[in-house]
Amino acid sequence: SGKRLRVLVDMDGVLADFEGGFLNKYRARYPEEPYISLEDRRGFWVSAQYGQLRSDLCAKAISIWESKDFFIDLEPLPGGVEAVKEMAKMDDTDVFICTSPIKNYRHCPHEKYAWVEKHLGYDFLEQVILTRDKTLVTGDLLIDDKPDILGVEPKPTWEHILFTACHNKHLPVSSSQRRLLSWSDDWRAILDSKRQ
Ligand code: UMP
Repeated sequence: SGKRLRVLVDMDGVLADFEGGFLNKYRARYPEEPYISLEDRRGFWVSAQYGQLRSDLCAKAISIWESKDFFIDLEPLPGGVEAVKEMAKMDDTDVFICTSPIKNYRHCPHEKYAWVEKHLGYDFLEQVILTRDKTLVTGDLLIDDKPDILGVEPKPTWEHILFTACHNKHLPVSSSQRRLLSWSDDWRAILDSKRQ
């Protein structure tokens, strides 16, 4: 029998519907302003694409996720909560939620914990890792929708599995990068591939 498997699961865009929640609240708050449909989203940074649309829309986009109740109100993405709960029950498997808070800390870190308690339960708060540098966290797998996960550690221990999202689905997957298309995709096989 080998060692335990450690899986790091991102929150925004993987467990919580950041893009859908953003678009709904942006359109409600700025009904007269142009917006980018999820079909037209390109690039990880929502603020950058809105800034390209019109320079003042960058700050308007940021105002949405800096607002109270933005993060707690995010809907779970289909199958994510169920998958994480199942993973956590598997033999020899440790699951952590690894998420980067925004630097405006008024609401975000609090609401990220509250979201985990609401959807995964109080005991799952033990599994939360808030960090702006995921390369410092050791693990076997990191399931994340951000294409480039960089930090001070040049050789992170985890293999990054790119979780498909509206902003990354058109990117060619480099030969070395594996994808999880959704939580309906075979995440169990990806975990098994890393077991000793
Ligand atoms: N975020 C921004 N700007 C954007 C898009 C997202 O600051 O244009 C924030 C939301 C999340 C964080 O708090 O970045 C991304 O965290 P991870 O999904 O990488 O954990």
